Amino acid sequence: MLAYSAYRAFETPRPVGYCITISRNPKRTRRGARMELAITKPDDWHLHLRDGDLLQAVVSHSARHFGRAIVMPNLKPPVTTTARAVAYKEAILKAIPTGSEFNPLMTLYLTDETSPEEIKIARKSGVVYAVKMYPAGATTNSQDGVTDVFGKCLPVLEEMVKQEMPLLVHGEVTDPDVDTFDREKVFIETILAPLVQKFPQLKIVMEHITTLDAVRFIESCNKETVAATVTPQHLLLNRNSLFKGGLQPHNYCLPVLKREIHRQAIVSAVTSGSRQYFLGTDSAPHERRRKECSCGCAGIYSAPVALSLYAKVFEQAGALDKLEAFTSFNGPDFYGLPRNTSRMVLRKSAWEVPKTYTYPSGELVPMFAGETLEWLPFDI
Ligand code: OTD
Ligand code: ZN
Ligand code: ZN
Repeated sequence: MLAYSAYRAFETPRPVGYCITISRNPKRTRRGARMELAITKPDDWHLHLRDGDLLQAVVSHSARHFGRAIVMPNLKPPVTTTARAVAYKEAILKAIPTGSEFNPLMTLYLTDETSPEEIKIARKSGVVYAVKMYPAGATTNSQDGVTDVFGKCLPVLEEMVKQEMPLLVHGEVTDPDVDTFDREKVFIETILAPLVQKFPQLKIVMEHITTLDAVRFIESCNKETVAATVTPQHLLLNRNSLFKGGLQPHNYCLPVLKREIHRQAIVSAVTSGSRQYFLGTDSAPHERRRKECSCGCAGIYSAPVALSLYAKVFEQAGALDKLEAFTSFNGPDFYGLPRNTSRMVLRKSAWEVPKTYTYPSGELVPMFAGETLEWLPFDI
């Protein structure tokens, strides 16, 4: 019931203002006319759907506007086996609204103990599309992650090359002596660059990049084998957003927001049209009380607003013509999957983001809660 009401809340956003004429080509739209962009249905290549009533509360927000999503495995306990991934997929399919064709693409959580055999099983299942590496302790529920990739995971990585199974990485070191804001850069230098060198054929996605260093690294790599996802928050916010008028827990995520120069570098990279970048919201909902407390969880709930926000970024950069490749082509092309065939529309029409979404265990505060956004997505 409540999942349905959360769904409705986004389905019928409150319009603000109005427009008149419709044009598919933003460049040709006359002043005062309404712009509409028809694009191939996007996919979300990095998504946290959770389980239980939180899954019920959030899944419709993704299912409505995305054809597929790479579903992160950091549950409690983590999704470490294909059997668990299959069960989790079934739970997701049960939770999506009737009639939705949303297809969750499952991932395995890499540990020091993952066996090469498990990779073979995963590939055969047709359910698992990638393996996620969390350095142990890097983010939410990552305590079972990898402690020493070069010492413990080489046979698994070799099998992944054979099975053409992509590796998705949370690219931060966890050494408490390394400054939080430098953890991505140090990860690239000490782990990712050597990993790419050792396994040049392994497909690697550096998830949720946040720095100029990451952009430079991605662009130095082979386009066929190394790519990156980018979140709306790292494109729109810099670290000042964490402290604007007081501590802002709903802007806290990992990797943490960085300086403005890094944000600008990521915007330039993504809007350049390079096929190495694709949409990955990293939407990571936590119940409000777990964000607004003395030791708040990391994670931004962006699923209901993500498409509007990506459109805003591309519009601001004068690159709306490059939006569709980022949202709908580069991801499936990299993963070797077909592009979606259905389409959707983004209409330039102001709408208000709900302040909260209520569900049985509490409330979720979405990114840009209560603010007005300009691009309204809907199905055609
Ligand atoms: N970052 N929160 C979470 C995951 C991500 O690193 C991530 O992928 C989460 O809550 O699962 C976050 O801040
Ligand atoms: Zn991560
Ligand atoms: Zn994530």
